[in-house]
Amino acid sequence: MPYKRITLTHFLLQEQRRLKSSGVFTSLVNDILTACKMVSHEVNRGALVGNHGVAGSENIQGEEQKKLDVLANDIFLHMNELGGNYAAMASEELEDVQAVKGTADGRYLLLFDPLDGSSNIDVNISVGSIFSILRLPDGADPKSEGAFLQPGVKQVAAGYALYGSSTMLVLTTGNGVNGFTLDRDVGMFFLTHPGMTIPADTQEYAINASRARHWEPPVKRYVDECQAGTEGPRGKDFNMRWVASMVAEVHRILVRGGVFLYPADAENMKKGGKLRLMYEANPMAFIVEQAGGVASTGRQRLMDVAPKGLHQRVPVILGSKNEVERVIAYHGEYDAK
Ligand code: P6P
Repeated sequence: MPYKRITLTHFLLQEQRRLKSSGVFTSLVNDILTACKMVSHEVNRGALVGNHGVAGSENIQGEEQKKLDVLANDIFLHMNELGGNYAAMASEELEDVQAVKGTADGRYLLLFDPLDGSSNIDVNISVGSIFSILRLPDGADPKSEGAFLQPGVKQVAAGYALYGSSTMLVLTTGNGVNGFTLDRDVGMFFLTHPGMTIPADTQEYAINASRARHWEPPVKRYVDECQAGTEGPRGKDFNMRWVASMVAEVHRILVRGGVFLYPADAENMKKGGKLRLMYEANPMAFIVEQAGGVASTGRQRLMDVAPKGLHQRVPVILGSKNEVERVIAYHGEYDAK
């Protein structure tokens, strides 16, 4: 019965009553989900309205911005400014923290990557938005970067929107992971993937194999063994995927298992890796752990990393518990030599 479906907003209200929580999540998430619907609309209109191509500017990371990077960032800032639920926001696209003027409830901080995987836009491959919600520490200045520099374990909620064959929003508030699909005709997200969990074992890994020459030995050992298949020490064949869109990779892992690796390597080690801790790795790590998976740097639980900077990069190995623990073990054996 299609009309027995549960909207995201109703789901949050039910969760709040079940958990006797403060009722804050509905309002915190409400503006984010509106922003994601608006970004989905712009992504899907694509070249029809000139949304493809570059914006002619660079972001703090020194990366060339796509038009949709800028548009998605503006949408997230505007919708969450209007809602007044956050004391301040931080974005992959902006160097500094954005204090929210006249905020109604200044107890929370929002971090986001407004459009992750944007190199895929012009070739029509899935992209996504990633968000993370922290509490404003007592007495902290919301305009300060320091207020945001909290380890991932301090997140109160995290999620992503995936602009794929359908637009989905996947969310955790610390009580499991649930997936919602956008019904464009109704304009609402409906619960379609309750209680998402990651299988502990997998035969699918995701890594940018063009970087093999830079990998540390434990990563190379893991990938070589996967590629050796039934003739190798693993005694089974593996499949490989690489979408170059972290949201798409994580979603695939949530649905059918897998392991995603973007390790620090000889080429990016000086920057700490490729992916950003605060608004890519930490929210995805929260989701993965809440779904029964493991999220590590290879040497440390990702959500325990003490941030030193808003745009800090970090090695990321996450997904099916038994596979990630194997990669961690290989790092330990290598370091112990
Ligand atoms: P590469 C996208 O730019 C991103 O931040 C992640 O979404 C993705 O997993 C990774 O970088 C892709 O990196 O080096 O393969 O282009």
